Amino acid sequence: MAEHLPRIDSPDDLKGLSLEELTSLAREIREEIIRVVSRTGGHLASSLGVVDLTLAMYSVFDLPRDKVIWDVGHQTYAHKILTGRRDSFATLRQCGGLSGFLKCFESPYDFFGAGHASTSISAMLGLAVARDRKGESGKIIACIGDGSLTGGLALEALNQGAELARNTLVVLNANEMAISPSVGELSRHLNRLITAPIYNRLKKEIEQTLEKIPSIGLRMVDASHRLEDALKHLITPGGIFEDFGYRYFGPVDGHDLESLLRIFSNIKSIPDPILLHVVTKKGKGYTPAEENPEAFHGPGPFDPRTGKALVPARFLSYSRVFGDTLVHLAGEDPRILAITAAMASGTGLCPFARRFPDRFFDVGIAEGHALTFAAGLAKAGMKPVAAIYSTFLQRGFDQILHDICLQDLPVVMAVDRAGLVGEDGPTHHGVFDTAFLRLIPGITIMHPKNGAELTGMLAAACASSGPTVVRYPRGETELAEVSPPFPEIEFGKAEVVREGGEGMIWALGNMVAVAEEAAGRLRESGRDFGVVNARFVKPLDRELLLAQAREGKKIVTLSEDPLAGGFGSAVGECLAEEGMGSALLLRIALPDVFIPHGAIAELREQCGLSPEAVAEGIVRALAGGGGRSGKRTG
Ligand SMILES: Cc1ncc(C[n+]2csc(CCOP(=O)(O)OP(=O)(O)O)c2C)c(N)n1
Repeated sequence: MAEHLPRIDSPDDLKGLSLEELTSLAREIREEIIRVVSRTGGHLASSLGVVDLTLAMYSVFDLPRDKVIWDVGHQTYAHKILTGRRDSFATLRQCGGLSGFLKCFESPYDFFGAGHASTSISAMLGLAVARDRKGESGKIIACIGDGSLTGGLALEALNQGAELARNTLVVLNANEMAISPSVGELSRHLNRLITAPIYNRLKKEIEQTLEKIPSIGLRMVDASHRLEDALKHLITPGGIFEDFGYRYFGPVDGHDLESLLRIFSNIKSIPDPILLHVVTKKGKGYTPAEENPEAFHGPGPFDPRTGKALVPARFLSYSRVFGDTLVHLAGEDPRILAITAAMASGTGLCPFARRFPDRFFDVGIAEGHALTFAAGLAKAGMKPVAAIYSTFLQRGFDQILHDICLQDLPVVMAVDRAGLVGEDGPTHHGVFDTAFLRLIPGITIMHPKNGAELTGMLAAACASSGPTVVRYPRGETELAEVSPPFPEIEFGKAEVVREGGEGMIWALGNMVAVAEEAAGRLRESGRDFGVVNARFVKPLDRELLLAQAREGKKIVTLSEDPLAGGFGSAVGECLAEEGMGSALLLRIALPDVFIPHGAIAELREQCGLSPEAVAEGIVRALAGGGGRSGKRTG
């Protein structure tokens, strides 16, 4: 039974708690996180890792005057519990419940929304400059993981220098992990800072120097800065944070509440830009997560006693089908190389990495770099396959346009998690890529209706001489294993799944199954609609589309992407160009709003993309109710 937690409604309630009370509170918070996440699924290991850090920061600083900006936002469950959302925490990630990330509309303590990595230092600088211009006070704190620090955006923000960063604090939460172990030179640099023996010997002395700072007056502070600077350069030559203009403190044990409280209290009154290096353990306090932080980065529901998944997978996921197919294809073609931006397990590339370690590249959280790196490889005759979630591909638009497509390079972009992703919500839904990619000249965009078709599309993409996107959704396929031969996919050709005399539903990818069910329902009520598996967003199968339209068939498009600019727009543009406009066409897709979080089935229902809603939408449109669908939601 929680003793302290029921009394914490805001960070103010932490003030004055003893070390023992805070220690018990940390345990109670961890228990609550494990209890809830074992039911809802969510970002467990990262959130458990920062419980002590969050408690110490929120005890010392004065929120909301002081502002903490969490990077990514996936580690903020303790933050949510401590900032007035304790009672609603059990609704985490469910429709209408708390978001699993930071959402400025959810709480005034979610100072800056997040879901994508590496934004916190830029936002911190912006908020700090605005604070100063408005003559306000308060420290602006960015809390960023070592994984997110590998993102270019974070480095661009550091590179701006610390002149703008008055009264700011960057808390670097180093746990040697992104989702997989952190990669790259920065990560090695951090390890050197932690392990350098000469540093450890002098660390105590530095801490003692720091402890004196608040009480010794400005003159002495200056002197101690000089002393400390001298020490730092002595013991961490080239410590890059100092070179960027931030005073580097640490490393400090991120689970030692007493040290954390002391250091934050000391830092609180120092107006200089500071970077505090905190070392934590991902999954801290829950043995299965500590032992396997990668599996517990974002688990589904699990048995809290054993850590075992409650819903074991029956079939291969799309990601796994992609990864296993690529292993087969790479066995045949030595030019095939695989690239991930810190998402090896999520994108199904671990088998590839094990089989072809020297043909596998994890570039860190660096989607833009991944794509231009791929362009370089392709320019020199390789066949790079960059696997990136749709939502994170948004970071790479110019690289796709300028570096890949403008040079017509044969890069394969495997766009995972395309469509609604469910509980991760609006920061993660992969719904925008069709709209922002299809305007690029020369690009090919495919979307399979199932796992088998994915294998064929990937083989076709790897054989293509131009830039090719294969997008596929989150979730399970119909396949239990991947084995060649893979089905032939003819470029630019759609598949008629079922004929219909009255009209045809042109469905994209996972919407083909929905279209088939909707067509079945329509048939029961005497309406004869067929189904086309569009396969290609670009090039569209204009020939088939125009032939059906000329026969006078109604054309319905069905896709889990935006009405504004998505697949339905492509079909509409084609019909309009041929003078066969709106009278024929009904577009069913996502409305022009950010779709919230929740189970995919519920979200589809809300957006008018369930089979029932699709059938109803078509009947309504036939009765004269307009040429587009997609309910407002939010
Ligand atoms: C731009 C972007 N790319 C990829 C991701 C997926 N992602 C979520 S958390 C994470 C790892 C973050 O590592 P770190 O910052 O060290 O935090 P930790 O989970 O280790 O606490 C990644 C790659 C993302 N959120 N944003």
